[in-house]
Amino acid sequence: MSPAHPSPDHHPSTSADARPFPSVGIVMGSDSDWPVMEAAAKALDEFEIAYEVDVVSAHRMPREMISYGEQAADRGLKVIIAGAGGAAHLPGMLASVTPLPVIGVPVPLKYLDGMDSLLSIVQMPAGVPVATVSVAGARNAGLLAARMLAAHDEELLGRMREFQQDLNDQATEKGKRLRS
Ligand code: RP5
Repeated sequence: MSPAHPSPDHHPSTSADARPFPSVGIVMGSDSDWPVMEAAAKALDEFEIAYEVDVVSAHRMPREMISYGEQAADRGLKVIIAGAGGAAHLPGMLASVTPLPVIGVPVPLKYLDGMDSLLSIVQMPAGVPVATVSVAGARNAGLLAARMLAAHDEELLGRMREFQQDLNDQATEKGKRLRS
């Protein structure tokens, strides 16, 4: 089960001394983003992909945020999922200092329905890509990270194909029910 609040170095259920090293870093600007970001962790859990979770605020802890981005690849991470709301600069700033793929999750806040978060994340300058998912689209962020890892992992690729087949079966079944 995922933690109620983000905690560093969370991994799928493995014993402490047999923990796989995290492939994915899930970071967010505040622990208030966790109710949205948790869906990314759950998606990774479904694929048994190890991840870490942390708060790395671009505005409140800029030095730590830059260090996180600069060290991520050397620490063995393969993908970063970064969520933030409002003036959501975290994904873009991380993308500017890491060579890893960064997936941005616009977190909706009380005002503007997440449009501010979306536009802050999606409109990156050429040369510094962030793969932006929909507002509150953290589940898709987790699934996209799984696909990125699956491109170099036959076993994971097979599980992704099964997942897609399940989606297909469920949609087909819904159509059948409507037609009958
Ligand atoms: C952003 O400010 C965070 O990503 C969060 O979405 C928002 C509000 O943060 P809190 O004031 O709830 O900590 O940087």
